[in-house]
Amino acid sequence: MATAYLLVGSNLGNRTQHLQQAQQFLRQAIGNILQGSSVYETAAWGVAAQPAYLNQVLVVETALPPFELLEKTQEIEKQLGRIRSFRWAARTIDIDILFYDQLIISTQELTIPHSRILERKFVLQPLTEIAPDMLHPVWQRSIKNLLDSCEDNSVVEIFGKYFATDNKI
Ligand code: A4P
Ligand code: MG
Repeated sequence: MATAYLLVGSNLGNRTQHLQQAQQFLRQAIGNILQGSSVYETAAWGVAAQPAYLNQVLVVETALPPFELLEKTQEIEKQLGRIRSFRWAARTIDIDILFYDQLIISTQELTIPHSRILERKFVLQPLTEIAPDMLHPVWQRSIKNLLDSCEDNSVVEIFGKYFATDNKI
């Protein structure tokens, strides 16, 4: 079994419902959800004039190898009605693989750890809530340390703490 850290995000339609549905699909297709951060409301990063996102980090226990995990997360995005238009376009749901154990993969189709973690407070803030001392396998620095030196100063605020996970009902 591997432990994967996923970032889910939505900035279109009923955002909370999309996050909840994503959790259900992830449980069915990928494995138990061991832990979840609070849900954060975050200013859209990378493109101006887009609605704010809800983002949450989920820790999932999975028997799937990394490329199959990617395939499944992309299927879930499709099932939840994601239409790919342009890069960083608003979306009903986005699921990014942040970490997969301490694995390092660098291909065009899949890069783990996710290549933009260091520049994004909307990733580092929820990650710090649940895994402050975890080491980034490439940089060998803790998540908390990466957040402290992150220069992103966009708005990232707690939105709600209502997500039950498999171990914490
Ligand atoms: N891919 C490579 N590595 C990974 C990985 N670790 N996890 C490839 C997931 N996918 C990975 O992604 C493009 C391709 O990346 C995939 O086909 C996969 O093979 P995509 O989801 O089709 O396109 P995208 O999401 O529009 O582009 P990209 O570059 O992945 O963007 P990000 O990094 O996902 O960022 N602002 C806030 N506040 N919150 C957000 O959640 N998200 C984005 C999207 C932009 N701004 C945001 C947020
Ligand atoms: Mg993506």
